Amino acid sequence: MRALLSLAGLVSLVLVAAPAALAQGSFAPVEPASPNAEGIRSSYLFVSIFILAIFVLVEGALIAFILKYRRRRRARFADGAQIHGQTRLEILWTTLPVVVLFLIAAFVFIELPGIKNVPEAGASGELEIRVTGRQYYWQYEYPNGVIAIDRMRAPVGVPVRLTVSAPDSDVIHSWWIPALGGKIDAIPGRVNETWFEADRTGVFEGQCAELCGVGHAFMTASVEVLPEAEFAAWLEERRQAQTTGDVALGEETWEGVCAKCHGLAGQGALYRAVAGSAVLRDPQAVETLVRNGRRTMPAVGAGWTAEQIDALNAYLKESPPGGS
Ligand SMILES: [Cu+2]
Repeated sequence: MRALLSLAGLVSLVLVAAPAALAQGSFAPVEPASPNAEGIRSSYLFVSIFILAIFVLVEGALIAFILKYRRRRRARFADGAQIHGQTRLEILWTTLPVVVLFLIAAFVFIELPGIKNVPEAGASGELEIRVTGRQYYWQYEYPNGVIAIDRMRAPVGVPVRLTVSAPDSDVIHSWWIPALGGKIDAIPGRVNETWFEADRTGVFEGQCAELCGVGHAFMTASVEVLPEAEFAAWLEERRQAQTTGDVALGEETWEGVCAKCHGLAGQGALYRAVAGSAVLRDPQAVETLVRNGRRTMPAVGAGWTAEQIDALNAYLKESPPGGS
């Protein structure tokens, strides 16, 4: 009995090293690129140590007892050995879980401020971006009025504060770029805050994490982290372009807002084909349609600025979906 228990204990000790191996595999969170994502991952790995050890201990004991107390040559209906009272073991299995729970709680409470609180802005200041979740796209607004859809650009090494919400007429979405931190809900009529501070450049992918309707699977998001100067140049270029019908924003709007339901070439996808429709050639009709919706189509552009409507029309004029 004692030998079997120590065997189970030994196996669980060996497997304590497994979370480190898991970190390379698909069971662990993605490679973090921001301190808050790092905190989430450390908590995950810390808890995994106990999960694995307990799993091995319990399953090991189960198998050991099945073998040790099997019937052997005992008569079919004779009772097995009656065992009761093992004070040391009983004290152990009462105190050990308390210690484990305490350790996990302590670790998480130590990590939590680093996950939740926006860090103090350094020399380069901080950037605030408004994130709005809508069926089925993400819209971003930068402090200088620049608008972007689905792909956010952000500077590396600068704390980025995100205020996340959804319009009153929409549903709940959830912002989540795993490498840059945890999920945060985009709730109509409520502003939630989260943040990231990317430690390297690159593109980090994410996905709306709250089932929000038939197009939910298409509601992807990405953050492109750029060197600070490159980001500043992009922001300035977009700001200037936006005043004269920004084709780049128009293209993002077409792809992010319209094409998810109507197809990239307007060939139809979740909903009807619009390629060749007269509406697309009539800026006024486009504005009326996106601002108010029609029948089953929601008002996807309610609340858009005139600049964003102009951008969409500029793009539709330059590259009519499905040709003209
Ligand atoms: Cu969504």
